[in-house]
Amino acid sequence: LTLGVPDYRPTADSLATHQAPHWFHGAKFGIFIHWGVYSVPAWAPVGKQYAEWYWRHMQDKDNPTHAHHRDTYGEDFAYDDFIPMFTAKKFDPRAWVELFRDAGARYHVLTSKHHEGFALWDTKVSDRNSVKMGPKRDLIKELFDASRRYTPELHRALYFSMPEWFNPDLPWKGDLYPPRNPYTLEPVPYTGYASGKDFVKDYQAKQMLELIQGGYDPELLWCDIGGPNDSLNVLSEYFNHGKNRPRPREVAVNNRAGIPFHDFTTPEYTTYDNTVVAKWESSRGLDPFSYGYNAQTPDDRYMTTEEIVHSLVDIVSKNGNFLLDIGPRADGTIAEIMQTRLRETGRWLEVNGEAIYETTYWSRMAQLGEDLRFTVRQNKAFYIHSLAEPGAKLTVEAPVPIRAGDKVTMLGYRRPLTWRTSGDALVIDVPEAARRAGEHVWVFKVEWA
Ligand code: FUL
Repeated sequence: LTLGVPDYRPTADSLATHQAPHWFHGAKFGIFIHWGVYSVPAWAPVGKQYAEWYWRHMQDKDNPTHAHHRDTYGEDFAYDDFIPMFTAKKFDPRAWVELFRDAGARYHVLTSKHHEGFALWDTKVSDRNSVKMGPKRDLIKELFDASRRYTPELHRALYFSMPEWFNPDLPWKGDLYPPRNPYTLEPVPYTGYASGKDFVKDYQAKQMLELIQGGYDPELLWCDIGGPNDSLNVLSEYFNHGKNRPRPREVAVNNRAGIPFHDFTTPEYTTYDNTVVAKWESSRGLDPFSYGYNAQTPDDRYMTTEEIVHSLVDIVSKNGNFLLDIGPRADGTIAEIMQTRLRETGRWLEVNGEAIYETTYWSRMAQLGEDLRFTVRQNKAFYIHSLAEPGAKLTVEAPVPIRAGDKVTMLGYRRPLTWRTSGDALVIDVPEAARRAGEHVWVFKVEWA
Protein backbone atom coordinates (compact mmCIF):
# COMPACT_ATOMS: atom_id res chain seq x y z
CA LEU A 1 0.00 0.00 0.00
CA THR A 2 1.36 3.40 -0.99
CA LEU A 3 0.25 6.07 1.40
CA GLY A 4 -0.77 9.40 -0.02
CA VAL A 5 -2.01 10.16 -3.50
CA PRO A 6 -0.46 7.73 -6.00
CA ASP A 7 1.01 9.17 -9.17
CA TYR A 8 -1.57 9.76 -11.86
CA ARG A 9 -1.47 7.40 -14.80
CA PRO A 10 -2.50 8.26 -18.36
CA THR A 11 -5.79 6.43 -18.02
CA ALA A 12 -9.36 7.57 -17.75
CA ASP A 13 -9.82 5.89 -14.35
CA SER A 14 -6.77 7.53 -12.88
CA LEU A 15 -7.45 11.05 -14.16
CA ALA A 16 -11.07 10.83 -13.05
CA THR A 17 -9.89 10.78 -9.43
CA HIS A 18 -8.40 14.27 -9.69
CA GLN A 19 -10.36 17.06 -7.99
CA ALA A 20 -10.37 20.84 -8.00
CA PRO A 21 -7.71 21.92 -5.49
CA HIS A 22 -8.46 23.58 -2.22
CA TRP A 23 -7.10 26.96 -3.33
CA PHE A 24 -9.43 27.02 -6.32
CA HIS A 25 -12.51 26.45 -4.14
CA GLY A 26 -11.49 29.26 -1.83
CA ALA A 27 -10.34 31.79 -4.44
CA LYS A 28 -13.80 32.63 -5.85
CA PHE A 29 -12.72 35.53 -8.06
CA GLY A 30 -10.25 35.49 -10.93
CA ILE A 31 -9.27 37.73 -13.85
CA PHE A 32 -9.30 36.30 -17.37
CA ILE A 33 -7.11 38.07 -19.94
CA HIS A 34 -7.63 37.68 -23.69
CA TRP A 35 -4.65 39.19 -25.45
CA GLY A 36 -3.34 38.36 -28.90
CA VAL A 37 -3.11 39.54 -32.51
CA TYR A 38 -6.89 40.15 -32.48
CA SER A 39 -6.19 42.95 -29.98
CA VAL A 40 -4.86 44.98 -32.94
CA PRO A 41 -8.08 45.28 -35.01
CA ALA A 42 -10.10 45.06 -31.74
CA TRP A 43 -13.32 45.08 -33.66
CA ALA A 44 -16.70 43.32 -33.60
CA PRO A 45 -20.35 44.40 -33.70
CA VAL A 46 -20.79 45.70 -30.14
CA GLY A 47 -22.54 43.33 -27.77
CA LYS A 48 -23.01 40.71 -30.50
CA GLN A 49 -19.76 38.97 -31.37
CA TYR A 50 -16.44 38.09 -29.75
CA ALA A 51 -13.69 40.42 -31.01
CA GLU A 52 -11.09 37.66 -30.52
CA TRP A 53 -12.86 35.82 -33.34
CA TYR A 54 -11.90 38.55 -35.83
CA TRP A 55 -10.00 36.28 -38.23
CA ARG A 56 -12.79 33.77 -38.37
CA HIS A 57 -15.39 36.51 -38.82
CA MET A 58 -13.51 38.33 -41.59
CA GLN A 59 -13.50 35.12 -43.66
CA ASP A 60 -17.30 35.07 -43.68
CA LYS A 61 -18.77 37.42 -46.30
CA ASP A 62 -22.04 37.63 -44.40
CA ASN A 63 -20.30 38.84 -41.25
CA PRO A 64 -19.92 42.64 -40.74
CA THR A 65 -16.23 42.04 -39.98
CA HIS A 66 -15.71 41.07 -43.64
CA ALA A 67 -16.72 44.52 -44.91
CA HIS A 68 -15.10 46.30 -41.98
CA HIS A 69 -11.75 44.73 -42.76
CA ARG A 70 -11.90 45.58 -46.46
CA ASP A 71 -12.98 49.17 -45.79
CA THR A 72 -10.41 49.79 -43.06
CA TYR A 73 -7.33 47.85 -44.20
CA GLY A 74 -7.99 46.85 -47.80
CA GLU A 75 -8.42 43.50 -49.50
CA ASP A 76 -4.73 42.67 -49.55
CA PHE A 77 -4.18 43.14 -45.85
CA ALA A 78 -3.93 39.65 -44.37
CA TYR A 79 -4.73 38.86 -40.77
CA ASP A 80 -1.05 38.08 -40.20
CA ASP A 81 -0.17 41.61 -41.31
CA PHE A 82 -1.49 42.62 -37.88
CA ILE A 83 1.31 40.67 -36.16
CA PRO A 84 3.93 43.49 -36.33
CA MET A 85 1.30 45.86 -34.94
CA PHE A 86 0.92 43.70 -31.85
CA THR A 87 3.74 45.57 -30.08
CA ALA A 88 3.05 45.29 -26.33
CA LYS A 89 5.14 48.50 -26.23
CA LYS A 90 3.54 49.79 -23.03
CA PHE A 91 3.02 46.40 -21.38
CA ASP A 92 3.75 46.84 -17.67
CA PRO A 93 3.34 43.41 -16.09
CA ARG A 94 3.75 44.76 -12.58
CA ALA A 95 0.93 47.26 -13.12
CA TRP A 96 -1.27 44.46 -14.46
CA VAL A 97 -0.84 42.12 -11.52
CA GLU A 98 -1.20 44.92 -9.00
CA LEU A 99 -4.44 45.89 -10.71
CA PHE A 100 -5.68 42.28 -10.42
CA ARG A 101 -4.73 42.22 -6.74
CA ASP A 102 -6.43 45.57 -6.16
CA ALA A 103 -9.55 44.13 -7.81
CA GLY A 104 -9.62 41.51 -5.07
CA ALA A 105 -8.92 38.69 -7.52
CA ARG A 106 -7.12 35.61 -6.24
CA TYR A 107 -5.97 34.24 -9.60
CA HIS A 108 -5.36 35.29 -13.18
CA VAL A 109 -5.72 33.34 -16.42
CA LEU A 110 -3.88 34.62 -19.52
CA THR A 111 -4.49 33.30 -23.04
CA SER A 112 -1.24 31.51 -23.86
CA LYS A 113 -2.60 30.91 -27.37
CA HIS A 114 -6.08 31.51 -28.76
CA HIS A 115 -7.72 29.97 -31.83
CA GLU A 116 -5.63 32.22 -34.13
CA GLY A 117 -2.58 30.11 -33.16
CA PHE A 118 -0.27 32.93 -32.03
CA ALA A 119 1.64 31.86 -28.90
CA LEU A 120 2.54 34.40 -26.19
CA TRP A 121 5.61 32.44 -25.10
CA ASP A 122 8.85 31.20 -26.58
CA THR A 123 7.45 28.00 -28.05
CA LYS A 124 10.05 25.81 -29.71
CA VAL A 125 7.67 24.05 -32.08
CA SER A 126 6.92 27.09 -34.24
CA ASP A 127 8.03 30.67 -34.81
CA ARG A 128 4.45 31.84 -34.63
CA ASN A 129 5.02 33.39 -31.23
CA SER A 130 5.55 36.66 -29.43
CA VAL A 131 9.29 36.14 -28.93
CA LYS A 132 10.08 35.68 -32.63
CA MET A 133 7.46 38.12 -33.90
CA GLY A 134 5.41 41.13 -32.83
CA PRO A 135 6.44 42.18 -29.32
CA LYS A 136 9.65 40.04 -29.35
CA ARG A 137 8.98 39.29 -25.68
CA ASP A 138 7.94 36.25 -23.68
CA LEU A 139 4.72 37.78 -22.42
CA ILE A 140 3.74 34.85 -20.22
CA LYS A 141 7.10 34.77 -18.50
CA GLU A 142 7.04 38.50 -17.89
CA LEU A 143 3.54 38.41 -16.43
CA PHE A 144 4.25 35.37 -14.26
CA ASP A 145 7.59 36.73 -13.03
CA ALA A 146 5.95 39.99 -12.03
CA SER A 147 3.11 38.12 -10.38
CA ARG A 148 5.47 35.90 -8.37
CA ARG A 149 7.46 38.93 -7.29
CA TYR A 150 4.82 41.57 -6.57
CA THR A 151 1.63 39.59 -5.93
CA PRO A 152 2.80 36.19 -4.67
CA GLU A 153 -0.60 35.60 -3.08
CA LEU A 154 -2.23 35.35 -6.51
CA HIS A 155 -2.46 32.04 -8.36
CA ARG A 156 -1.14 32.05 -11.93
CA ALA A 157 -2.99 30.23 -14.70
CA LEU A 158 -3.08 29.83 -18.46
CA TYR A 159 -5.73 29.45 -21.12
CA PHE A 160 -4.79 27.21 -24.08
CA SER A 161 -6.82 26.63 -27.26
CA MET A 162 -6.49 22.94 -28.16
CA PRO A 163 -7.13 23.39 -31.92
CA GLU A 164 -6.20 26.33 -34.15
CA TRP A 165 -8.56 27.48 -36.86
CA PHE A 166 -6.05 27.58 -39.70
CA ASN A 167 -3.16 25.36 -38.65
CA PRO A 168 -2.16 23.38 -41.78
CA ASP A 169 -1.49 20.27 -39.70
CA LEU A 170 -4.88 20.04 -38.03
CA PRO A 171 -6.03 16.43 -38.24
CA TRP A 172 -9.29 17.50 -39.82
CA LYS A 173 -9.30 19.69 -42.93
CA GLY A 174 -12.41 21.76 -42.65
CA ASP A 175 -13.51 24.63 -44.84
CA LEU A 176 -10.96 26.80 -43.03
CA TYR A 177 -7.87 25.28 -44.60
CA PRO A 178 -5.79 26.66 -46.18
CA PRO A 179 -6.17 30.15 -44.76
CA ARG A 180 -7.29 32.38 -47.62
CA ASN A 181 -7.58 35.97 -48.55
CA PRO A 182 -11.28 36.41 -47.78
CA TYR A 183 -11.90 38.57 -50.88
CA THR A 184 -9.85 36.85 -53.61
CA LEU A 185 -9.86 33.41 -51.95
CA GLU A 186 -6.15 33.07 -52.75
CA PRO A 187 -4.28 31.06 -50.08
CA VAL A 188 -2.27 33.21 -47.60
CA PRO A 189 0.63 32.03 -45.43
CA TYR A 190 0.26 30.91 -41.87
CA THR A 191 3.16 33.08 -40.75
CA GLY A 192 5.97 31.53 -38.74
CA TYR A 193 4.82 27.96 -39.16
CA ALA A 194 6.39 25.13 -41.16
CA SER A 195 3.84 22.41 -41.76
CA GLY A 196 4.50 18.69 -41.71
CA LYS A 197 3.84 17.86 -38.08
CA ASP A 198 1.53 15.49 -36.32
CA PHE A 199 -0.67 18.26 -34.93
CA VAL A 200 -1.52 16.52 -31.68
CA LYS A 201 1.78 14.79 -30.81
CA ASP A 202 4.36 17.14 -32.31
CA TYR A 203 2.61 20.40 -31.74
CA GLN A 204 -0.38 20.61 -29.38
CA ALA A 205 0.95 18.18 -26.73
CA LYS A 206 4.48 19.61 -27.01
CA GLN A 207 3.22 23.13 -26.48
CA MET A 208 1.20 22.09 -23.45
CA LEU A 209 4.25 20.33 -22.02
CA GLU A 210 6.36 23.44 -22.64
CA LEU A 211 3.89 25.39 -20.53
CA ILE A 212 3.86 22.72 -17.83
CA GLN A 213 7.58 21.95 -17.66
CA GLY A 214 9.11 25.18 -18.98
CA GLY A 215 9.27 27.00 -15.66
CA TYR A 216 6.02 28.91 -16.07
CA ASP A 217 4.30 26.68 -13.51
CA PRO A 218 0.67 27.47 -14.24
CA GLU A 219 -1.53 26.37 -11.35
CA LEU A 220 -4.47 25.87 -13.64
CA LEU A 221 -4.81 25.00 -17.32
CA TRP A 222 -7.91 26.50 -18.86
CA CYS A 223 -8.15 24.46 -22.04
CA ASP A 224 -10.59 25.39 -24.77
CA ILE A 225 -12.64 23.61 -27.44
CA GLY A 226 -11.32 20.05 -26.90
CA GLY A 227 -11.14 17.92 -30.05
CA PRO A 228 -8.27 15.56 -30.93
CA ASN A 229 -5.76 15.56 -28.08
CA ASP A 230 -3.16 13.71 -26.05
CA SER A 231 -4.68 14.91 -22.80
CA LEU A 232 -4.40 11.60 -20.92
CA ASN A 233 -0.62 11.81 -21.19
CA VAL A 234 -0.31 15.56 -20.91
CA LEU A 235 -2.59 15.94 -17.91
CA SER A 236 -1.18 12.99 -15.96
CA GLU A 237 2.23 14.60 -16.45
CA TYR A 238 0.76 17.94 -15.34
CA PHE A 239 -0.78 16.56 -12.15
CA ASN A 240 2.36 14.60 -11.22
CA HIS A 241 4.64 17.53 -12.02
CA GLY A 242 2.70 19.66 -9.54
CA LYS A 243 2.33 16.99 -6.87
CA ASN A 244 5.94 15.76 -6.80
CA ARG A 245 7.75 19.08 -6.77
CA PRO A 246 9.99 19.95 -3.83
CA ARG A 247 7.38 22.60 -3.13
CA PRO A 248 4.19 20.82 -4.15
CA ARG A 249 1.66 22.64 -6.21
CA GLU A 250 -1.97 21.69 -6.47
CA VAL A 251 -3.15 22.23 -10.02
CA ALA A 252 -6.49 22.25 -11.79
CA VAL A 253 -7.85 21.66 -15.26
CA ASN A 254 -11.22 22.66 -16.67
CA ASN A 255 -13.66 20.64 -18.77
CA ARG A 256 -12.50 21.60 -22.28
CA ALA A 257 -9.37 19.47 -22.66
CA GLY A 258 -11.10 16.96 -24.93
CA ILE A 259 -11.54 14.20 -22.34
CA PRO A 260 -14.58 13.57 -20.12
CA PHE A 261 -12.72 14.25 -16.84
CA HIS A 262 -12.30 17.63 -15.27
CA ASP A 263 -12.05 19.58 -12.06
CA PHE A 264 -14.74 22.12 -12.89
CA THR A 265 -17.28 23.11 -15.53
CA THR A 266 -17.21 26.41 -17.38
CA PRO A 267 -20.52 28.13 -18.21
CA GLU A 268 -19.72 31.03 -20.57
CA TYR A 269 -21.63 34.36 -20.47
CA THR A 270 -24.14 32.52 -18.32
CA THR A 271 -24.36 30.95 -14.86
CA TYR A 272 -26.32 28.22 -13.13
CA ASP A 273 -29.69 29.06 -11.55
CA ASN A 274 -29.15 26.77 -8.62
CA THR A 275 -26.37 25.40 -6.48
CA VAL A 276 -24.17 22.91 -8.34
CA VAL A 277 -22.17 20.85 -5.88
CA ALA A 278 -19.51 19.81 -8.43
CA LYS A 279 -17.13 22.76 -8.68
CA TRP A 280 -17.82 25.26 -11.48
CA GLU A 281 -16.56 28.60 -12.75
CA SER A 282 -18.53 31.10 -14.79
CA SER A 283 -16.65 33.46 -17.11
CA ARG A 284 -17.58 36.53 -19.10
CA GLY A 285 -16.03 39.78 -20.26
CA LEU A 286 -16.54 43.20 -18.73
CA ASP A 287 -17.59 43.85 -22.32
CA PRO A 288 -21.26 43.09 -23.06
CA PHE A 289 -20.19 40.24 -25.36
CA SER A 290 -16.48 39.89 -25.96
CA TYR A 291 -13.41 38.54 -24.22
CA GLY A 292 -10.91 40.27 -26.53
CA TYR A 293 -10.76 44.09 -26.58
CA ASN A 294 -13.46 45.69 -28.73
CA ALA A 295 -12.47 49.32 -29.30
CA GLN A 296 -16.03 50.05 -30.50
CA THR A 297 -17.64 49.34 -27.14
CA PRO A 298 -18.64 52.60 -25.44
CA ASP A 299 -17.85 52.89 -21.73
CA ASP A 300 -21.50 52.79 -20.74
CA ARG A 301 -21.91 49.32 -22.23
CA TYR A 302 -19.37 47.75 -19.90
CA MET A 303 -20.61 45.95 -16.79
CA THR A 304 -21.23 48.31 -13.93
CA THR A 305 -19.59 47.64 -10.59
CA GLU A 306 -23.00 46.79 -9.20
CA GLU A 307 -23.48 44.16 -11.92
CA ILE A 308 -20.04 42.69 -11.23
CA VAL A 309 -20.64 42.45 -7.50
CA HIS A 310 -24.14 41.03 -7.98
CA SER A 311 -22.75 38.38 -10.34
CA LEU A 312 -19.94 37.51 -7.98
CA VAL A 313 -22.26 37.08 -5.01
CA ASP A 314 -24.82 35.09 -6.99
CA ILE A 315 -22.17 32.76 -8.43
CA VAL A 316 -20.29 32.23 -5.17
CA SER A 317 -23.52 31.51 -3.26
CA LYS A 318 -24.14 28.63 -5.71
CA ASN A 319 -20.62 27.15 -5.40
CA GLY A 320 -19.11 28.81 -8.46
CA ASN A 321 -16.08 30.98 -9.07
CA PHE A 322 -16.37 34.16 -11.15
CA LEU A 323 -13.69 34.57 -13.83
CA LEU A 324 -14.09 38.13 -15.08
CA ASP A 325 -12.37 38.92 -18.36
CA ILE A 326 -10.56 41.99 -19.63
CA GLY A 327 -9.10 42.54 -23.10
CA PRO A 328 -5.94 44.67 -23.00
CA ARG A 329 -4.98 46.73 -26.04
CA ALA A 330 -2.29 45.64 -28.48
CA ASP A 331 0.20 48.01 -26.82
CA GLY A 332 -0.40 46.44 -23.42
CA THR A 333 -2.48 49.23 -21.92
CA ILE A 334 -5.77 48.45 -20.20
CA ALA A 335 -8.69 50.77 -20.91
CA GLU A 336 -9.44 53.23 -18.11
CA ILE A 337 -13.01 52.00 -17.76
CA MET A 338 -11.78 48.44 -17.12
CA GLN A 339 -9.32 49.61 -14.50
CA THR A 340 -12.01 51.66 -12.78
CA ARG A 341 -14.45 48.76 -12.67
CA LEU A 342 -11.83 46.39 -11.29
CA ARG A 343 -10.72 48.82 -8.59
CA GLU A 344 -14.31 49.53 -7.55
CA THR A 345 -14.93 45.80 -7.26
CA GLY A 346 -11.82 45.57 -5.10
CA ARG A 347 -13.16 48.27 -2.80
CA TRP A 348 -16.33 46.25 -2.22
CA LEU A 349 -14.30 43.09 -1.59
CA GLU A 350 -12.03 44.87 0.85
CA VAL A 351 -15.05 45.40 3.10
CA ASN A 352 -17.03 42.29 2.26
CA GLY A 353 -14.39 39.73 1.23
CA GLU A 354 -14.80 37.68 4.39
CA ALA A 355 -18.28 36.72 3.14
CA ILE A 356 -16.79 35.56 -0.20
CA TYR A 357 -13.30 34.02 0.02
CA GLU A 358 -13.00 30.55 1.52
CA THR A 359 -16.74 30.32 2.11
CA THR A 360 -19.15 27.63 0.98
CA TYR A 361 -22.69 27.71 -0.29
CA TRP A 362 -25.61 27.18 2.09
CA SER A 363 -26.91 23.71 1.35
CA ARG A 364 -30.47 24.50 2.42
CA MET A 365 -31.23 27.34 0.03
CA ALA A 366 -29.61 28.81 -3.09
CA GLN A 367 -31.44 32.13 -2.91
CA LEU A 368 -34.50 33.79 -1.48
CA GLY A 369 -36.45 35.81 -4.04
CA GLU A 370 -34.36 37.97 -6.35
CA ASP A 371 -32.48 39.79 -3.66
CA LEU A 372 -31.09 37.45 -1.02
CA ARG A 373 -28.10 35.09 -1.25
CA PHE A 374 -26.22 33.18 1.44
CA THR A 375 -22.70 31.99 2.19
CA VAL A 376 -21.25 30.08 5.12
CA ARG A 377 -17.93 30.13 6.92
CA GLN A 378 -17.79 26.70 8.51
CA ASN A 379 -18.28 26.75 12.30
CA LYS A 380 -17.94 30.52 12.39
CA ALA A 381 -20.49 32.58 10.60
CA PHE A 382 -23.44 32.74 8.26
CA TYR A 383 -23.73 35.59 5.75
CA ILE A 384 -26.88 37.08 4.28
CA HIS A 385 -26.24 39.10 1.12
CA SER A 386 -28.89 41.65 0.21
CA LEU A 387 -28.61 42.61 -3.47
CA ALA A 388 -31.13 45.40 -2.90
CA GLU A 389 -30.68 48.22 -0.42
CA PRO A 390 -32.55 47.07 2.68
CA GLY A 391 -35.27 49.09 4.38
CA ALA A 392 -35.40 49.81 8.11
CA LYS A 393 -35.93 46.08 8.65
CA LEU A 394 -34.49 43.18 6.72
CA THR A 395 -36.81 40.17 6.87
CA VAL A 396 -35.35 36.80 5.91
CA GLU A 397 -38.03 34.15 5.60
CA ALA A 398 -35.70 31.19 5.71
CA PRO A 399 -34.42 28.75 8.35
CA VAL A 400 -31.41 30.93 9.10
CA PRO A 401 -29.04 29.14 11.51
CA ILE A 402 -29.19 31.57 14.42
CA ARG A 403 -29.68 31.14 18.17
CA ALA A 404 -30.00 33.38 21.20
CA GLY A 405 -26.55 34.75 21.96
CA ASP A 406 -25.44 34.97 18.32
CA LYS A 407 -24.36 38.39 17.18
CA VAL A 408 -25.57 40.09 13.99
CA THR A 409 -23.53 42.79 12.27
CA MET A 410 -23.33 44.39 8.85
CA LEU A 411 -19.92 44.31 7.16
CA GLY A 412 -18.61 47.85 6.87
CA TYR A 413 -20.70 49.07 9.84
CA ARG A 414 -19.24 48.87 13.31
CA ARG A 415 -22.19 48.59 15.70
CA PRO A 416 -24.05 45.31 16.37
CA LEU A 417 -27.60 45.17 15.04
CA THR A 418 -30.69 44.12 16.96
CA TRP A 419 -32.55 41.11 15.65
CA ARG A 420 -35.41 38.78 16.54
CA THR A 421 -37.06 35.75 15.08
CA SER A 422 -40.70 35.95 14.21
CA GLY A 423 -42.25 32.65 13.20
CA ASP A 424 -39.91 31.21 10.58
CA ALA A 425 -38.39 34.56 9.75
CA LEU A 426 -35.35 36.43 10.98
CA VAL A 427 -35.88 40.16 11.30
CA ILE A 428 -32.86 42.48 11.51
CA ASP A 429 -33.14 46.17 12.34
CA VAL A 430 -31.08 48.18 9.88
CA PRO A 431 -30.37 51.74 11.00
CA GLU A 432 -30.17 54.44 8.35
CA ALA A 433 -26.41 54.82 8.94
CA ALA A 434 -25.84 51.12 8.20
CA ARG A 435 -27.82 51.30 4.98
CA ARG A 436 -25.78 54.28 3.88
CA ALA A 437 -22.53 52.51 4.80
CA GLY A 438 -23.19 49.78 2.23
CA GLU A 439 -23.21 49.69 -1.55
CA HIS A 440 -23.95 47.19 -4.33
CA VAL A 441 -24.60 44.30 -1.92
CA TRP A 442 -25.24 44.73 1.82
CA VAL A 443 -23.81 41.82 3.79
CA PHE A 444 -25.20 40.80 7.20
CA LYS A 445 -23.16 38.46 9.34
CA VAL A 446 -24.56 36.05 11.88
CA GLU A 447 -21.62 35.31 14.13
CA TRP A 448 -22.19 32.00 15.86
CA ALA A 449 -21.54 32.17 19.61
C1 FUL B 1 -14.66 30.19 -26.14
C2 FUL B 1 -13.79 30.88 -27.17
O1 FUL B 1 -14.21 30.56 -28.47
C3 FUL B 1 -13.91 32.34 -26.86
O2 FUL B 1 -13.25 33.13 -27.80
C4 FUL B 1 -13.37 32.59 -25.47
O3 FUL B 1 -12.01 32.28 -25.45
C5 FUL B 1 -14.12 31.74 -24.45
C6 FUL B 1 -13.57 31.82 -23.06
O4 FUL B 1 -14.08 30.38 -24.85
O5 FUL B 1 -14.87 28.89 -26.38
